[in-house]
Amino acid sequence: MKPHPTPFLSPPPERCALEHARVVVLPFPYEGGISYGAGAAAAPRAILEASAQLEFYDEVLEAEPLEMGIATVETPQIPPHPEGMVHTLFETVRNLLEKDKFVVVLGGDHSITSGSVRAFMEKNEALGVIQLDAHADLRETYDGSPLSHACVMARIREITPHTVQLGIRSLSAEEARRVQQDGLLLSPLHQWRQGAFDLQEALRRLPERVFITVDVDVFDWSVVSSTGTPEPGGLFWDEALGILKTIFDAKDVVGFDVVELAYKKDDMNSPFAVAKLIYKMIGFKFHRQLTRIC
Ligand SMILES: [Mn+2]
Repeated sequence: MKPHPTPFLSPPPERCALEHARVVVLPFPYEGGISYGAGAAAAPRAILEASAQLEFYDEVLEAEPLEMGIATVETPQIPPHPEGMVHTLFETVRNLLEKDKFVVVLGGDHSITSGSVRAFMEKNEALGVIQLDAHADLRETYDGSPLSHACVMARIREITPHTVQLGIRSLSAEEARRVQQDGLLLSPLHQWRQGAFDLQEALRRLPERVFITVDVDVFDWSVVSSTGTPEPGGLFWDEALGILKTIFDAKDVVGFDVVELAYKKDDMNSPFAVAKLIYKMIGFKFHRQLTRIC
């Protein structure tokens, strides 16, 4: 696998060499069945470029998560058809997991996630998947395709029955019925804000190892405004970091992806917020192993 010309954080070469890095960032700019706004294919580049503006030092952890080594690899050749695309991502992630890397995938639209989950599932006996998203993504098909980004949690639930869905504030009657009938651990955001969803209890019901998929439309527009299918009333920055820290503290997070950022020329804030989110999440994962600086 070749190193990416614009590595995440733009670190000194020794900190992003693939052989020594514990973390590997994989840009996967696939944009298939977008249903509303376009721009997901340009998101990984925008995130990587914005990440060069981040400080290596995390003032909350009082350490540099970059200490773990964060390599960024070139995107593999992505077939245009969704089946081939999902398989390519599956094989690429599997390859990185064989090298014992902590894999972070940059989407792309949300349809990519079942490819990553399949690779993590193969590596782990049991796997939970935690989705942060405005949408339930539980439709069986959308626009005639079972591999649409609007169906990704339905596909993931065919791979593992252990899912938790957070931040949800848009779903169809069919999806709502499924949540009820199948007793899914899905937290509508209004219920979460009323304190009526017990995250700790939901996490206890998942296997120890979990994969997190963050659709950036989970955020309020003051944090991320450029996304394919925007919904008002999302999570604020500190609120989202609080939820993620709870998950990282309670579980063994084995990898994550961040999807559905839509690149827009005039919006510098959204890619920067997403780049910082990714670095925060890497910090949550490895903070116990970092050297405390001050
Ligand atoms: Mn969504």
